Amino acid sequence: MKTILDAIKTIAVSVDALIKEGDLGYSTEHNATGDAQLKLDIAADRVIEESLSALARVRSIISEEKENELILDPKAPYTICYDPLDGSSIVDANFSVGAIFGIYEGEPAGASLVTAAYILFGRHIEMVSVERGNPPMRQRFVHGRWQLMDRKFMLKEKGRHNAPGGTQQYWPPHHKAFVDSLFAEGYRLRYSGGMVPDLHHLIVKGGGIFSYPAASDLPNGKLRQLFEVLPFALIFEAAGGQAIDHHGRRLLELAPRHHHDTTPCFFGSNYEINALKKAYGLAT
Ligand code: AHM
Ligand code: MG
Repeated sequence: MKTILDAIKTIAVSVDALIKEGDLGYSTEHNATGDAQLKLDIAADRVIEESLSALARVRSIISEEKENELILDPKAPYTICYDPLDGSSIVDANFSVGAIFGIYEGEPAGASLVTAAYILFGRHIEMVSVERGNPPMRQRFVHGRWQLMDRKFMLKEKGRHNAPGGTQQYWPPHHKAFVDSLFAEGYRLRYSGGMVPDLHHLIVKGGGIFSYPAASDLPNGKLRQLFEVLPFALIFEAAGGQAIDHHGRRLLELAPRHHHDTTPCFFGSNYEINALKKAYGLAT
């Protein structure tokens, strides 16, 4: 696993250079979910594919930017699912963006996720990873000499920030009531439109909630299970928080039927997720 995480650190430096110097324009291509692809999405995907393809023990890779799985070594144990550039719609505004990796042993699903990692391209490049285990191994590195900053990042019982995703106009009334109730309790809004910086912010501040609900325009939410939701679910649970769907199920119990399946998702510290369950009429 160390070799894979080391490769992700090298990828981080290459993709950061692309973000800083690459062409931010649109290509003529669309990805499997129908999103228009930036030239940067394609370039980042290519760098990551090249780098992961050179590794031993990788059975296959599945990119958010590609329709099909790429089989590398049918006898190897790991499938790596990745979102090469999460937040493509805000990169032109010079906001922070990220990349997300889920390393699965066997058929990719919540139960087979063994390691999750994300890169944040911000003032510093950071890599946060969690290896499943008892206890899970949590690591937060900052680029420079990839100094290990924190191996204990944990959420408190309750945070102060609220990151509500999606378009309010389409939210169900119970979700709107829940979001409003947190603001009425004094929560502050922190939402950039990039899943990686928005969730990293909650981790660094030690709590709060990020929600992407089922809404009338997106009944299954927007965020993809394999590339975005499951890796962050592992990271939030390992940090002492919760990660659930709109039925109150642990996200790590989900198994997508198709590689690009999405799900409504909620990540946060215990107080906020329990409040959400109550507002949704779910068992706590
Ligand atoms: P992308 O993969 O096209 O960048 O979309 C994913 C992004 C996430 O980073 C973010 O949490 C979400 O879309 C924001 O969506 P919205 O603007 O609907 O709140
Ligand atoms: Mg994405």
